[in-house]
Amino acid sequence: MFKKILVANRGEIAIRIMRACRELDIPTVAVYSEADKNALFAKYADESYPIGPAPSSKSYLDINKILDVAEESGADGIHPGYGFLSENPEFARECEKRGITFIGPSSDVIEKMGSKISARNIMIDADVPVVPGTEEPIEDVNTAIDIAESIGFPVIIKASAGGGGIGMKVVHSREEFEKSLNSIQSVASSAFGDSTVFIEKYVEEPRHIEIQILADKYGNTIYLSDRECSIQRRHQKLIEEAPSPIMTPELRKEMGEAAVRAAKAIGYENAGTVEFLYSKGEFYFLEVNTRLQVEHAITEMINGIDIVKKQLYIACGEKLPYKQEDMDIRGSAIECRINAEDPLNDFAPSPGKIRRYRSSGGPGVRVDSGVHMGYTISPYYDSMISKLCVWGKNRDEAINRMKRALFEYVVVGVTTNIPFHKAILENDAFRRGELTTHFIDTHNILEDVEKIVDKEANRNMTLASALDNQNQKVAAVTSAVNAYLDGYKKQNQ
Ligand code: MV4
Repeated sequence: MFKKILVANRGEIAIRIMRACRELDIPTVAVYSEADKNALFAKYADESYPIGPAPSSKSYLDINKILDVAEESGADGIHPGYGFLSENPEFARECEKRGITFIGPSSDVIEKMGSKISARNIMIDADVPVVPGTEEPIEDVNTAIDIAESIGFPVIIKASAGGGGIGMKVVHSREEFEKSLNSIQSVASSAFGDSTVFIEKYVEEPRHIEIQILADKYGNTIYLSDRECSIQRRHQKLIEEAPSPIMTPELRKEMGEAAVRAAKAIGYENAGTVEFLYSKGEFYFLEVNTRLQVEHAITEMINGIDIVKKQLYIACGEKLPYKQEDMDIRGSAIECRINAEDPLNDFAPSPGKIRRYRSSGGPGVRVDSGVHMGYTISPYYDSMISKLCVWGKNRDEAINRMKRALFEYVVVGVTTNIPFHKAILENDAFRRGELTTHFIDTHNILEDVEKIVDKEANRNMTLASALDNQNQKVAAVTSAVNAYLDGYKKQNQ
């Protein structure tokens, strides 16, 4: 096992990783920017080192600084978390060069999956279904238009170096094609330094379903289960659930086996996710995420597996202790990403100080967070306050439990998207499991959010005034909850 692990990340995921290390008795090293010198994760670690100013480019993305700290502290493993350097092949390669274990797949695999054309072609060879489209980069407009005609409009033009929704455009007709092509090429060239693009048939109103896999160094590759991440806005996932409401044992086996073929075809090692689009009974490969994902926790809850610990065991050369038939899923789990953002103002970030805070608890609730009362959410990084996850014996219980957990959550000082989550959880189509990536627009969710915010205005005033009128520090967290509940009861009498 590792002697010491450096966590090249911040916030909730840094703590999540260090929790696994603590349970395994592995000392941890945090690196933090100037904006994070008081952050919880930097205190949670056994050792912490400053790595530069607040902007990520000068701290969390500085490969050399991070590797210097790893060497100085004697860390023999680096966990990159998600975002930042987690899918940067150069970082993985530099770790390899310096003899420090990058906890994730090899730099070659990360690089191969970074090119969407190469990923697509590998999947075609591995008999993993892909959306009909081109196998070669687009060279000239006229050939491309012919191809688009033969695929049939609408098509989607995607940047090969893109991913996660950046650098793609839907084209509905021959007339629009050339303009869209030029625009994607120039976006791709400035954003990724690579203007290569390809075309696919555009799948309308699909569901986003992904498969969590684990692969060891000896060719043992298994799928854990699926997650559905259709509730998203501008490629920011907001609610995820495991399993998908449409999943059947047969479909899970089919998609799971396709994901394992995908992983084997690229020599994948460690934990990873294979993303699919699903529409009308068919599924299509989209991307491989070569990192630990934000939403891994809901899979942990239904599979009863600590994915981060498995990542550590795999990275130091242990064999997977299970076979596919050992995977056994229980119940249903949902994650709501609680963000400091205003859903009624185009989801604008709402950084600032959390004046009063009490997160939900009780049966079946898991809150992964890097904040606390008095914490200031920095404008430099993403505005996630926590991942609120619940488990239930079935989807209905999980939904009811999430509604209860959202009811309990108290955050004062910053605007949050909690009313947004309440609106979704109250929605009949959501309850029926009828999800698509267009859910928020299709069901006018923002109108419901507005109603909830109005209805809760009173309650929140009661809460805020109960806190303000008491002298200074007195307003204990518990009284916040009491004020909250009293206000709620009065209003509903
Ligand atoms: C698509 C698509 C429809 N048809 N490809 C978005 C993220 C990137 N990984 C690929 N994405 C999409 N690719 C074809 N051929 C629709 C999307 C898409 C989407 C996918 C998953 C989750 C949310 C999404 C929101 C908008 C578009």
